[in-house]
Amino acid sequence: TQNTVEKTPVTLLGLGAMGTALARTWLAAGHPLTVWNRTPARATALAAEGARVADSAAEAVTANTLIVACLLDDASVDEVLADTDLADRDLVNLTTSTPAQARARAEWARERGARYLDGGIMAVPPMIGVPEAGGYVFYSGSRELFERHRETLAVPAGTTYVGEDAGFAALHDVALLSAMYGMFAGAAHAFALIRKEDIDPAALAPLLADWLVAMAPAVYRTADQLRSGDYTKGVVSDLAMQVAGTPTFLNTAEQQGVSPELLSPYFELMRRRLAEGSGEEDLTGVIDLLVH
Ligand code: FVH
Repeated sequence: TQNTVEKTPVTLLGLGAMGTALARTWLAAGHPLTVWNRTPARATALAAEGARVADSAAEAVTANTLIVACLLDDASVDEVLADTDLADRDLVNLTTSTPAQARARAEWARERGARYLDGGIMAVPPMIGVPEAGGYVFYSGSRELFERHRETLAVPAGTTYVGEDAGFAALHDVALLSAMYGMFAGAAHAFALIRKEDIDPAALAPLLADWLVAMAPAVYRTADQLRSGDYTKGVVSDLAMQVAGTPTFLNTAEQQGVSPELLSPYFELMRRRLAEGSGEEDLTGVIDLLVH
């Protein structure tokens, strides 16, 4: 149809769980789609849905200007693109990588005559193509490339451009996911505390979720303190008070037969900061202890 002709054609390399989810949204939105996957069987269903299946990565890269890679890791990107001609191609790499890998990949692409945009996906496959799920992708690298393909890239998930430095998307991705693991660690400790009691985990879950949501805006105060350099600014519960409370948490863990190993490292940093004479500060000073 005419609508299909107007949409930017996309080549997608990698049809894992995420690649397949991405592919379906572009097909549903009418983008001509060429796909390639190392294991060809993973392309069968998409072919039936309208995707063109290339016989090789090289052929897939030849098919269109916009090339999206969604592979396992940086090493697999290396392997897949090794024998392709990227001259005058727009390479958008949605493969999770470190900032250093993303920067090296941008340079690698530039040497091969390609424009480069790196992406960090803040979504799991079921969130792709479901705007109300709130998933989005961090992009960094060529702003011009981002603007050129903004509409196409917005089909699977929201887009958030974070700068010309190709490593910034990966850095934002890892920063947010690291915070998520901290939250999971805290929740794991909380569930462990009630594990042997007559408390339904399903009853704790909403209390836990609501509490974490209520506490989350504290990150704005942290950011404000980091920017101003004044770690006492707007402090609600100072470090001295919080360190004084740590034995309660450790003793409760012991009484409940729960290892403190998820909690102790953070408490240790709080104590170190207090020992430096920062009792009137917020918890923000812990950040400086982490940065070498
Ligand atoms: N799935 C998720 O929840 C997360 C959400 C956040 C973003 N990640 C990242 O997305 C990248 C792809 O993840 P995925 O979920 O699609 O991963 P898999 O289902 O395991 O598929 C991996 C694809 O990579 C291909 N592949 C792996 N190694 C090679 C290689 N050496 N040469 C060629 N292709 C390779 C694999 O091919 P095959 O096994 O089917 O032949 C899949 O297409 C990833 O960076 C996540 O961190 C997902």
